Amino acid sequence: MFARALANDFARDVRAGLTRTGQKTLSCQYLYDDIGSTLFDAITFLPEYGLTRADSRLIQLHAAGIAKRLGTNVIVAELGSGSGSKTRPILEQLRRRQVVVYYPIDVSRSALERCVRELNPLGAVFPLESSYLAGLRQVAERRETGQTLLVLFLGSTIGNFEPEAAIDFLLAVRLCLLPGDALVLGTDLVKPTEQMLVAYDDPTGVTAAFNLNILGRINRELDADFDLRQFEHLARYDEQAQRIEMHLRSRVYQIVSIRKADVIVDFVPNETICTEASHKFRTEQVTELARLAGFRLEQQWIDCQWPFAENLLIAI
Ligand code: AVI
Repeated sequence: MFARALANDFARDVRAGLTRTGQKTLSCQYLYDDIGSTLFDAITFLPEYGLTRADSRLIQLHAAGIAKRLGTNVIVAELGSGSGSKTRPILEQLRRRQVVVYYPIDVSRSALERCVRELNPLGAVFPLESSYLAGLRQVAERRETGQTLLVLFLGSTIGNFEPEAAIDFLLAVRLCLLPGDALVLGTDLVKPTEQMLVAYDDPTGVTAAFNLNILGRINRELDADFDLRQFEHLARYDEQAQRIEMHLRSRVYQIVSIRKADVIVDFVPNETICTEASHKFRTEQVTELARLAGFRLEQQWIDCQWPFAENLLIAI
């Protein structure tokens, strides 16, 4: 039933995105089927994509400082935990002073299973296979008086939201919290354009494969006939919007039929589908984002190798 509803959402969103006037789009959430998630994991190892390593370094370096600020009765929830590998240093620090309770929230069951296997020895791990906000609401319902809730939203996933949606999302997170609760928010920073472009268009072609796979997924799940070789991966930087965009560019005039979405779409040569926007931040923009969402920025740590900020926000 659940899977069926999801498949219908997928068909509906694909049809809407590919038939809208102007720029054709596909929502970046659909990049992550099993193949897409595996390719994204590979991206995080690329020398050109320093984001994930910067995030991990900062957590490793400042886990003790984060834990110290929050007292001795902390429960942890992580939005989009994946296998929870970045989170380990925080749980290790908390374990020195209290019993660890950790709620990883993710839509991927296999990632959550890995997370439980790897982090269970550190404390009680309660996986929630859910969307971010639905999972966080469950955590908020289960919390006990006197506990401080620490929410982790790492990896600069906030950058994949449109700016207004990012504020709305953080406001919704804030509504699940009490004053004094904390949010650790990872934000990738603006850096030289060449460095950003190659991070999203690596010479090995892993990001290209990650991007093209969304068409493969539509073929597999929605009975479509995209010829993947007739599209090419493209990354461009929009300076005004401070974002890297990923596109798939049609090499030729072509017609594609997507049977389970009940639609036929045509592409002219060089027409693109926008599949992802990855917004980059300036440090002061994070302060403002925090304020608009009902938080104060308590501390901001910046990586010394890859411009990336880890931000400790306190709910006010
Ligand atoms: C998950 N997200 C933060 C990644 C990003 O950098 O925007 C997704 C990604 N797309 C291409 N490479 C990585």
